[in-house]
This record gives sequence, C-alpha cells and structure tokens, in this order.
Amino acid sequence: MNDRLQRLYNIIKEKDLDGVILTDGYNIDYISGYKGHTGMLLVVNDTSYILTDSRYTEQASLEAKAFEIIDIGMDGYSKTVKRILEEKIEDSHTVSLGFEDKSISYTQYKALSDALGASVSLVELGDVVNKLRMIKSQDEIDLIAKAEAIGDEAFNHIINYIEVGMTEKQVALELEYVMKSLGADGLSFDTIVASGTNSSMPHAVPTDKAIEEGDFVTLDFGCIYKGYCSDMTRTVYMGDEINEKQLDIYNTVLYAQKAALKCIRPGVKCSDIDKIARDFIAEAGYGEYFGHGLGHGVGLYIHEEPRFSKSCDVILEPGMVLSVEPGIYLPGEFGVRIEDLIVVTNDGYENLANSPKVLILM
Ligand SMILES: [Mn+2]
Repeated sequence: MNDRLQRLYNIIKEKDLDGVILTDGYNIDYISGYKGHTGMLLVVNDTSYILTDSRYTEQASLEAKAFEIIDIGMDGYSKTVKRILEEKIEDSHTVSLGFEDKSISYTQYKALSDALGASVSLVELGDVVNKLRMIKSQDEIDLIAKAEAIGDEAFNHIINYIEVGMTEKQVALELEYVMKSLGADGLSFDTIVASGTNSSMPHAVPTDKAIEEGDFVTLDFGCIYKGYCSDMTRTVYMGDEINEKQLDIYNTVLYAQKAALKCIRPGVKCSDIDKIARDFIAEAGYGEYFGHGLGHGVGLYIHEEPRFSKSCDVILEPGMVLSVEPGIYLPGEFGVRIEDLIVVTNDGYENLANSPKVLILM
C-alpha cells in the first residue's frame, strides 16, 4: 500500500470509522493518483475503490493501480456506494462513513443519505484529508519549483514586452502563451493583469483597457507543471515619474513582505507570520487597505492548506509551500501586490520565486 493511502487508513482508524468517501478531486488525486477529477474515492474496511463513469474508467485504471475501479453505469454514485457497503459489511451495526463536507453539494449529500438510509451515519471529515497534503515530498517541491521557474522566465519576458497602449488582455495572453511555450501544462488560475485604477481590485479580470503612462500594472500569474501549481505577483510602473504616494505604497508592501519572510522557519505559527506583515502595513497607515490573508498553501491546487491568515494556527514544518503576498489597494486609485512562493526548510525557508522585487520603471 502506498504511504498516502496508508495515511488515509490511519484517519479511518483514529476516527473509528468503517470507511470514507472522498469527493475532492485533488484529494482523490493525492491519495490514488487518479487525475480525472470526476468520481469518488471509497474505502470500506480493507478495500479501496474509485467510482467513476465510463468516460474515465480507463484513465482511472491506468492511474490508480492500487484501487478497484467501478463504473457507476446507470445506477449513479449513491446506489453504487450502497451496493458496495451491502457487499462488504455483513453484520448489522450502524456503519460510520466519513465524507468531505467541504466538497459535496447539498444535492449529492441528500442523494447519498437518502440512498444509504438510517443504518449508515455520515461523519463530517472537515479538512482532515486536505491537511495530509500540507507537507510536500521532495518530488512535489521539485515540480512546484519548476512551475515557479517557468513563471520567473515568463516575467522576465513580459517586462521586455509590455508597452504603453497594449491592453491588459493582450499582456495576459502573452504571459499565458509564454508559460505554455516553456512547458506548462495549463494555468493554475486565470491570469490577472490589472492596470491603473483596475489594480485596486485584488482579483481584477483583464480588460480591453489600454495600459497608460503613470499606471501601476499588477501581474499575478501561475502555471501547472505535471499537476503542480505555481503562483507569483509583481507590480511594475509605467513611466519614470512616480509620485511620492505611489512610491511609499510600493515600498511599504515590499518591506512588509520582507519582514514576514525573515520570520519564516519551522515552529512558527502561520497567523504570526500574517500578523508581522499586517502590523507593518497598519503602522504605515494603510491597515484598512490590506483586506486579504498574507498567503496560502500551494500544491496540487492553487489555494490549499495551510494559510498565512489571522485564523490559521498551523505550526510551520519543513516541506510546507506557501505564498507570501501582501498588498495595499486604494479603491478608485491604484493597488500594489508582491507575491513570492516559499518552501519551509529545516532552518528557515527557500524562496522559489527569483524575479526582481525592486520597483521596475518601464
Ligand atoms: Mn496567490
């Protein structure tokens, strides 16, 4: 049995369950290797299954070799789960089945609980399976580093490409084209290119707006390489006459990030790292303009556990990979965000992003 499946069995044992149903496609991939993102992972007693439909059964059997692949056919998921439970569990005790309450729709949940009836109790797993993914193996770190290196190369290209008069969409397309040309399999999220007043919206969508002299341009982008995501943000300035307020905000974001980075090492609580950057920005007078968390875990999925946020009490351990991305956003004016991706090491951290962070005047 692979180590990851063993860790799922440990959860089943610790929680005194008869089995689990996983519905989060990334967790199913992590545990089984099946990357189809359509289906269900079911463990009952000592047997593990991937349930999916005929579009994916061949893929699942190639990728999830340790699993029995079940075609749900016309029965659908709920009836198939019920049939397997009846086959596998002979005595009449109430069956406890863990399920991923954070990644199931109400309709799916209702279909499942209706089909299984009163003899099966569905137990919420919360994010206990997601947390198995927090500490990355060296192989995973290497793939994330490669994805981030593609991002660095794309940034290096784009700063020689952007010119006043180009639209945000045009720049976003170029970033995506370059990342895919460099070997990316896909994008880890929709590329953000936000210029001028648009940059005050942290998750702005690229528009047909032309980039103008005097604009900040926030570039937030990442790619997927062999299943693993990258994420980075740089903010550049169009022109060479930056005003004092713009410069002050850029430097406040940059030094807030540096202050937080300096404290990253095993044993430190995630919320304490968030607080360092947040306090720094508040002391500079921009506290109310930094609304989001400082960072998030990155791996198979772009936003995963743990988080650099006020409420995350996870203690940093070697192998965790997180973004560090403070920002200041003045509605109707402009915004600045700078984001690196780090891996926690035995005595500190390694920055996987290598693009310059000094203000680039284009
Ligand atoms: Mn991010």
